[in-house]
Amino acid sequence: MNKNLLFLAVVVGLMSSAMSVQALPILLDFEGVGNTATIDRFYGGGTDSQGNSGVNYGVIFNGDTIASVDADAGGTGNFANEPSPDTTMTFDSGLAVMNVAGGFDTGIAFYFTAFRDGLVTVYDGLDGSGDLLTAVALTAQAFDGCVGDPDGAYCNWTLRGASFPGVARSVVFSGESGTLGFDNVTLGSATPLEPVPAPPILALFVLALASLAWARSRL
Ligand SMILES: [Ca+2]
Ligand SMILES: [Ca+2]
Repeated sequence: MNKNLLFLAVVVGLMSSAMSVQALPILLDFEGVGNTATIDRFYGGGTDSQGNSGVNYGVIFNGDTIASVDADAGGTGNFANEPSPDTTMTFDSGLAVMNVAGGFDTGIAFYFTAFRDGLVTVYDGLDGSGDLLTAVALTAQAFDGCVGDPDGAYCNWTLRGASFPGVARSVVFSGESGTLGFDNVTLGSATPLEPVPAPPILALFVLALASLAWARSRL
């Protein structure tokens, strides 16, 4: 292959990878969304209502879907033990709608905390239209005396996952306003993707292992 053809092949390869749909599954941990911000296009190539932006997964939330940062981390959230500190998702009307125009298949998984019962439904059309693909009922469970980091009434988080046929394009989170929280929403799998540990935590882990090795060598 001559140099021009090789160059062309590399350019086409780069373009196709940049244009390809984000590989599934994906994880929405809501870290980086502003406290009380509406999430909007934070994961959709734009920003939340406070100007923050995340990875563009083509996921857009409606205006009633807000982020909440743990009060222990400087926000206003009344929760503890959240699956990925310190930010979670909630809504301040009767429901939150998440649109994924590019679609996702296989399944969905998420953690929730709830003072009142709720419901998560997945549809093959946008904005909760089209066919219902799956429904996950959520049982109230928050205030039972559990403790956390160091404060927060919403301290129980439960993992739920569901498989479904076809291609989903919207998810509706519903229940009484302000009584439900969500975190680590995985799209494209009924089992959750776990967040990659942050480098400082990895460094601490390596340091701990090194310390252990040193201590063992001293015995
Ligand atoms: Ca807390
Ligand atoms: Ca989180």
